[in-house]
Amino acid sequence: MKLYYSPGACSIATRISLHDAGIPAEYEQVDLKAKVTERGDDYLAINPAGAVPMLVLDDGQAVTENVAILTLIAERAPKLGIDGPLGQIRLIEMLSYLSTELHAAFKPYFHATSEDEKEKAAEAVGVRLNLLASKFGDPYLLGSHFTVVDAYFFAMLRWAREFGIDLPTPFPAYFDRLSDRSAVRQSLLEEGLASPLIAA
Ligand SMILES: N[C@@H](CCC(=O)N[C@@H](CS)C(=O)NCC(=O)O)C(=O)O
Repeated sequence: MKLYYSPGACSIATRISLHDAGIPAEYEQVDLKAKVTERGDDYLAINPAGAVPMLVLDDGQAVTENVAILTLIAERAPKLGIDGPLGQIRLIEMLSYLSTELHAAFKPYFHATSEDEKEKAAEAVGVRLNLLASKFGDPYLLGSHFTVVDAYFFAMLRWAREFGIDLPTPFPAYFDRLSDRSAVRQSLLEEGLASPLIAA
């Protein structure tokens, strides 16, 4: 497998999940502004959407979209998914919420042209974090064990910290717990990111 990623981007959720699952992979960095990979390849020729993550499977098939990639990893490493009749549905339900609601609410932070837009984004992120706090499974987002959902949420909690957005209870302690996980530490190190525990 090969993951196209950018340091600190949402693609870190895939890296964390692959490490947690013990699935070996190659990693190639993408310059998202220039749309060029670290090998000098035109990323738009590889992925016309120009976004990370993109996961290329061992048979050469490429999978894009966080929801699809993380579902695939949970399918291959069931410990990162949810059991039971509605298990996969619950996983996709939360991945979709994170993608279409929370991740989307952060976009102005990356593209905003005015402080007003950023303030509105902070409010939108806050509303969604509060909703997630009210549904928190304890000790992980969906309940008793770490899933790909936590890996995706970690990427966004990290952004919230970076952008100075307050995390509602129980997320500060949950974030510290996730940060201490070996797959998370390894992923941060590999992407050249400072420990969030030190940065916090
Ligand atoms: N719909 C995609 C969006 C992924 C996405 O927004 N990736 C960001 C990094 S977190 C990106 O690559 N942005 C650069 C761009 O879209 O040009 C998904 O959910 O996987």
